[in-house]
Amino acid sequence: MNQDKGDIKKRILTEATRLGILLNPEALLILVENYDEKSLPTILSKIAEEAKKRNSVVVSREVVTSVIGASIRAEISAGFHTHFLAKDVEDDIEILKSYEAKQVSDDLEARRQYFADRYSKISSMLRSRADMSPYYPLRKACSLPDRSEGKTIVMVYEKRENYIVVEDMDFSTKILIPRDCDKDLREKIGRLLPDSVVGVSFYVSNSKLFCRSIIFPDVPIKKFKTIEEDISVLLTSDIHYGSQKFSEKAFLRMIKWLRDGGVTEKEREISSRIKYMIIAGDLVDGVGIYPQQEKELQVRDVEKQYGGLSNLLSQIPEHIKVIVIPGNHDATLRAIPQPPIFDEYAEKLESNGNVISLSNPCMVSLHGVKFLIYHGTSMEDIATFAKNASYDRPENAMEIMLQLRHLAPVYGSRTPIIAHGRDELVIEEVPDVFHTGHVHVFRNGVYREIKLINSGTWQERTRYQEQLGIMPTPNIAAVLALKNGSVSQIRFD
Ligand code: D5M
Ligand code: FE
Ligand code: ZN
Repeated sequence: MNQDKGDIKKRILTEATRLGILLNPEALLILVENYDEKSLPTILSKIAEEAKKRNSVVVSREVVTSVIGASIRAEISAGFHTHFLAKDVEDDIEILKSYEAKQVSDDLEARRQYFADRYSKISSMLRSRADMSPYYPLRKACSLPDRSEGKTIVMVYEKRENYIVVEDMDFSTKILIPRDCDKDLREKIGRLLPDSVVGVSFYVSNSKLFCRSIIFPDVPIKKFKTIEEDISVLLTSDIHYGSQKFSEKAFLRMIKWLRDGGVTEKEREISSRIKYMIIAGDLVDGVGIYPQQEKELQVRDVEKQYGGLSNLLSQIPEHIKVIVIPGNHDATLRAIPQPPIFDEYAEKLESNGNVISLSNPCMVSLHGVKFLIYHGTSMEDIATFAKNASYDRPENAMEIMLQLRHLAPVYGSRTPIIAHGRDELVIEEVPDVFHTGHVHVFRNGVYREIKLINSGTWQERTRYQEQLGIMPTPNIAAVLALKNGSVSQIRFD
């Protein structure tokens, strides 16, 4: 620490000498205490200007504080914004969907119902489309005479180079992919996932079904919903509290930023408009989540992990409502939909008064803007089965989920799914914002006016991730302005 401060002092003094100013000890101390690498050159050149105006080469404490202004004074005293703009706007949170734990058994009939529910929900989305006619159930389609054409709705069983094996609730068959098929069809087949439900436009030749095109259930095109109030939402995930690689310093910098907004006027304004924060899972690192994890843990007790995180979150200004959902490292059931973090741990977080704990996934409306919040475990399966999805391009996987209207289509691979009764993972209601995490890579994009945000992580690269070849982008938060839908990335390292 002393070493660090020594270095910072040297850096400030070198820069000051370059500008021809002398800092008195008190002035130097303030600059050291409020050091920020990025803003230092601007601040010092303003100080030099001010000193020149005052006809003095020696810079006093007064000059420094007058330049850095209200933010430093506030920081020296309480470290708080003098006025939070977001406080002037009333809360407006509506929980549209959050799942509780359900009784499950290994009952085959319940599993059949699950896939029937998936098929029925997605096929009714498809049936409502004008381009789905003339429609034939699969059995009927297979009995049509040569040169007939039509549409059918199938669940993909298997995808091969030259054909797909498909089924509906009554029948199963192969649909051949013509050798001369166009780019659009190739591309769509690349995106198809096992167990997804899609429409197929087919023709019959030699008593066989051939695929002309694939029709994704997809999301309709609509405008992004903006609101009157000038408030923002900070989106983040994958804190991994308790891991040796958790970057506490960067996370604290973010919390400090929420409290005082940093040095520039613009930053202070952005920070003071934040009214909500969403954390999309992997709040703590957990215990026993992957092989030999204990070697990489700083805190080896789950209760202490949630306790420690709760202490950090308690420093977030009270008017900011924090919505949390679990990820695969959190203390709740593993299969999705995951019910909220177990009460005994969630209570620690909720003792802060401004924390709301929900399920993974869940759907929340903030001032009428709908957020679909999902940790994103299934992105691993999507990266395996879809051509254009990979761990470092999560926004492509998110786009595929929206096109297939399902958060975790692939069953029986890496993502544990509760395949019992109703399928809660079908994207029935179209969101305005789709927020995920899990792959530890910050990316944002837009699909049909839906904001896609994968919010990165606060964990540096672990040895396990090195082995897997995963390159995380830690310490970045996304801020979404609800007034105009703009998304900014804010770095805290
Ligand atoms: O996931 C962090 C990253 O590590 C994310 O990109 C997924 C990847 N990951 C996690 N577990 C596995 C396994 N078993 N195989 C391949 N890739 C994996 P997190 O949930 O934070 O551990
Ligand atoms: Fe994670
Ligand atoms: Zn995860």
